[in-house]
Amino acid sequence: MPHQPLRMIDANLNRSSEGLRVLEDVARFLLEDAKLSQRLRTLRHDLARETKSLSLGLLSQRDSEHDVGHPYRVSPSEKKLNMKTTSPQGLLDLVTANAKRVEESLRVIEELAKLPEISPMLNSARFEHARFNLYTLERDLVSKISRRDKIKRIPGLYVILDRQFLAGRDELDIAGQIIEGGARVIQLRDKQSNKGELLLVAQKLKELCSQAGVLFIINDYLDLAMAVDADGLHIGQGDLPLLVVRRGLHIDKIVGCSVTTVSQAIRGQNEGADYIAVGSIFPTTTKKGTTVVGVDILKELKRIVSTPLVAIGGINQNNVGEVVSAGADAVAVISAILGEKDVRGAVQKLVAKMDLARGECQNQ
Ligand code: TZP
Ligand code: MG
Repeated sequence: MPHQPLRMIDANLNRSSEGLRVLEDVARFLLEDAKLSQRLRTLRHDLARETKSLSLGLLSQRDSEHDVGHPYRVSPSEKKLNMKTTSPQGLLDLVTANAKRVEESLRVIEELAKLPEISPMLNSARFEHARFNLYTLERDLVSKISRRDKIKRIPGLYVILDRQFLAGRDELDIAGQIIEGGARVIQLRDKQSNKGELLLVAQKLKELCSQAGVLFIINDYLDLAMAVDADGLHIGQGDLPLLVVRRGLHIDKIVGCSVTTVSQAIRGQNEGADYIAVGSIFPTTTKKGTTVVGVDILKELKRIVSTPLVAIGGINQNNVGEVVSAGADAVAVISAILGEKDVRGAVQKLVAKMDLARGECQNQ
């Protein structure tokens, strides 16, 4: 007769290490996130170390053939029902299901380790600690996956709806033209209006962008981004730090960060920026006191950072090709679009030039 608690521990250790391996491989191969996959690997190794001395004893109690829950003892109709309720619909489901599996099995081991005959061999608190560690990892994985879906939508034209530049023109009308022209991202920027006024504008823009599948980003203001449930927030070097805004935003929101140097870009990436905006690439009169960094920084950053690169500052129809060829994934503009009478036409032309330059890069 096998020792039932040891048999349960054996089954739950297998369950937890297999689930952890799924999560680790998702982090490593699908998300390509070295930090997350390292954290998961460390947890898996810690658990293996914790139970190493027990491994022979556990194997001796293994009796898979007589397990009443063994797959070949489950009836076909029951299997079908299980498939319907448990088959993952996508990466989020897969991660959640496996995280739950590991959390549950750690809880079982934690409880069994409190039994008088098991407690000398296993430390219950270690499994409790691992379970809490996994709760955080699950949140970080879900956050990464949901942000990744937004990050994929960044490459292309990123138009900054600067209300001071609009000088009273209707934001919704202009945003509609920007969307129709084919921009991928709209950012609301306003350095002067009060937040009450801005809130009403932001709410309408958010709705318009959501319907069109265009990302809607708020510049500077964390509270406004939270209030309108924007897709993300854009911050500069003088704004609230990335780690602070991340804590305020929902886990599926993206944060972009403006930089003028390589070291700022590396810091931004290390702190978890979802994209890096670099500039001013060329001289511009739209923003006072900018540093002109030139296109070559894009080539350098392309080799160093893995987040999408958004080039900004003085970019127009004449130089956009050069910027894309240098490595920009997206191009952020104000005057090249808002300064034109035919906003829709200007967006279409700029998008076409970006596509052309991208096509030429791929052919090289
Ligand atoms: N940040 C760096 S340059 C710049 C900002 C907001 C202004 C971009 O405007 P324009 O008209 O596209 O040069
Ligand atoms: Mg700012």
